[in-house]
Amino acid sequence: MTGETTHPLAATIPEDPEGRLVGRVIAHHGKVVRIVSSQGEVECKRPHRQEWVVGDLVLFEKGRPRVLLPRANQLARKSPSGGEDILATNIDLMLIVTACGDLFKMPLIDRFLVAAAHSGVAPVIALNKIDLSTGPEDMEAVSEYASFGYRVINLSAISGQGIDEMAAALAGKLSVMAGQSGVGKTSILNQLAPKMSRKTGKMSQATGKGRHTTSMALTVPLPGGGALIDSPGIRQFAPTGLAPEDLARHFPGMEELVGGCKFRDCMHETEPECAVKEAVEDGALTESRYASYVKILESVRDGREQEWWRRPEK
Ligand SMILES: Nc1nc2c(ncn2[C@@H]2O[C@H](COP(=O)(O)OP(=O)(O)OP(=O)(O)O)[C@@H](O)[C@H]2O)c(=O)[nH]1
Ligand SMILES: [Mg+2]
Ligand SMILES: [Zn+2]
Repeated sequence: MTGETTHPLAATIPEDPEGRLVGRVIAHHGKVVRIVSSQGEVECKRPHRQEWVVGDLVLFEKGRPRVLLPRANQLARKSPSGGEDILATNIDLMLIVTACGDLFKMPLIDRFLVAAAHSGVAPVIALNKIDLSTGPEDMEAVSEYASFGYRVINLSAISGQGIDEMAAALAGKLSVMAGQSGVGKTSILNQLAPKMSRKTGKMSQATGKGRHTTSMALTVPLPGGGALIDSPGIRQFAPTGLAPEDLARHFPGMEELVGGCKFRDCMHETEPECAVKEAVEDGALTESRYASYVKILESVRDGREQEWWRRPEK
């Protein structure tokens, strides 16, 4: 079963060493999953007691998708019952979308970066709405992330500026978008894949905030190869299983410092000879970045990670 690649998403599916047909789950709804392979798209029921979610790779047997292949990574959040909901798997890249103006919040970017690092997904930061920028502040703030080694792309989904750079960054990859309502995720998607045009929100004039326009998960194939997942679950997901002591090495700008602390289990709060606190004192790490770390630490300790996204303080 080699068949010609007809579906754009089929190109993101790794080949099976034994030449068997492999499919990718592109949508799931209850027990029904939609799977793409080089043979086209099929809809089928997932096996009893197996969770097949967007991004999963499944092996076909006797013409039908049957065996779930091991996952390279997974994005999961706590379920209301205390377990976890797997939102997407085998993700190459997390596009963290923020925007100039009131919607620009560094603590939110930090939380997404921590979530990406903890999940083993490479992040890219997109600063959208640069056409609305009234001064250098947002761009300077976001360039701080570039100085920590993160890739940052400035763009405007309205003027189209930076869209080519974004398209190149996403080409051939399976990516997810994260970012609060109104930052322009769907608008970016529409620029990248114009034929799939989706609904964007009308800004509320009073607040300049969006209104959660996108309500269904969708895997959109990109013209340059690869696909982008726009899902309400992922755009504000808090990771499961993040231990407080692992936070610092996932925290932007702190990864490099933590090795310099006197105590190996230093939490960088009140411990003596803490390299992080020293960096704050001599200005190498800003007070606001450190405050952002402390806030995340508090919520991880209390198991209130879900609240990360409900407190988007500036
Ligand atoms: N000026 C300007 N407005 C933009 C830009 N990108 C998006 N917008 C506007 O911002 C509003 C929200 O955009 P959406 O694309 O719906 O935002 P979203 O992130 O998908 O929002 P949710 O689906 O609610 O999560 C719309 O009115 C867009 O027209 C941009 O680059 N510049
Ligand atoms: Mg949207
Ligand atoms: Zn320390």
